[in-house]
Amino acid sequence: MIRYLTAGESHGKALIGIVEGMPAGVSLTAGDINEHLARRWLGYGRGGRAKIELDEIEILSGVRFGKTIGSPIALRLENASHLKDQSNWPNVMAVEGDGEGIDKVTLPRPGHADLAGAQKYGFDDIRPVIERASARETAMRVACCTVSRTMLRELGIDVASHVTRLGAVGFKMPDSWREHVEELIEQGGAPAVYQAADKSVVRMLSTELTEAATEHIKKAKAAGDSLGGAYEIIVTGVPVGLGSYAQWDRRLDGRLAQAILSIQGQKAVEIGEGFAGGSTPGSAYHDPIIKNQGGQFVRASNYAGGIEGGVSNGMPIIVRGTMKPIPTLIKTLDTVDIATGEAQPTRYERSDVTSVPAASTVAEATVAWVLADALLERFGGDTFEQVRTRLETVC
Ligand code: EPS
Repeated sequence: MIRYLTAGESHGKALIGIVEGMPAGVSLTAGDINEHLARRWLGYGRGGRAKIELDEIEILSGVRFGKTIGSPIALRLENASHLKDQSNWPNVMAVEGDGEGIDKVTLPRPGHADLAGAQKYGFDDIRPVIERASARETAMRVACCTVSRTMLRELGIDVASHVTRLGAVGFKMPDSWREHVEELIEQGGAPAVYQAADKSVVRMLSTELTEAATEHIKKAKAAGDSLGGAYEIIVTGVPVGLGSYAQWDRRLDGRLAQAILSIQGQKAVEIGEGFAGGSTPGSAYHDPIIKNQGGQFVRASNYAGGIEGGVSNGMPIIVRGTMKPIPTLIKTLDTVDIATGEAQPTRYERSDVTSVPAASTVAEATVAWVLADALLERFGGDTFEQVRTRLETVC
């Protein structure tokens, strides 16, 4: 129904995005996108690059007087580093010239796309792989997906996230944060959850864990190491019936899993209490069906994470992701020089110690995109008003 493409390299001039298929009449301003671009830079543990980038979106087409017009929406994001960082990355991604005087990168980092990418595209210099595989791309991803997020927002569907683990520091069980999250939703909907998480330097909903995680990151930094972690995405206001069991590629859970795993560095995904489902008997696992006071079917619990048979069931959607530690670290790892074939230690370029808080905000955006796509499949129209009317008629 809707699609987006991104282009651009980490130390190139700019990132470009094209969003296609949005109905006409969705409110959209640069401010809406910039709010979430700024949130993507939250998080203790980012490296020097965080001080360089401004990340202010330029909307080039597809929006008139603050509303989408049904035409492709073109977005541009300057890489401030391109101008401000020439001493570190002098013209490494120059479009013209023969690359004379530019050192080749020949030591692939274990855990990164470096080696597989160079082998795949036949490069003797890993630089082009590093540049496009970089999580810098997620800035444009957030921008593109925020277009769909603002539409969801207008329809009463809200997306939030919070970090549940940073390396060795984390909540023991989902039960230990569930009550707090539900309280926040009660007070201010899903936005209250992400706003509360944004107040923590690691986006965790616990002062104690925030302090412990910050210390953990400091120690990892001092030891020249990097850290992964985990996060939870919560979506409220989702109507029944998004996605379908009728065909494998229409299943909402499969589509959400793909959206999470498509984010750089993500290695695992869980819908609701997915992992616990492997060790809990059915009688304790499946969410009992009840009718609420308004006569609607609801569930007494939400282990299914709001999706059964690949279809949304009207309960909040819960998706959890796990990110591996960043593969660029000061501590060396064993590798082989692709130019000489000799065993070598890896070499360090500037990096983050962890970017799990950032990944959690990117995951919010990609989840919003999948839900908007599934929503337009069911209730789509050429105009936002048609979408709203169809949604209100069915729900
Ligand atoms: C990244 C390495 C770092 C990160 C970057 C992703 O950049 P640099 O190599 O310039 O220090 O800061 O993330 C971003 C620039 C961003 O916008 O998130 C990597 O290798 O993936």
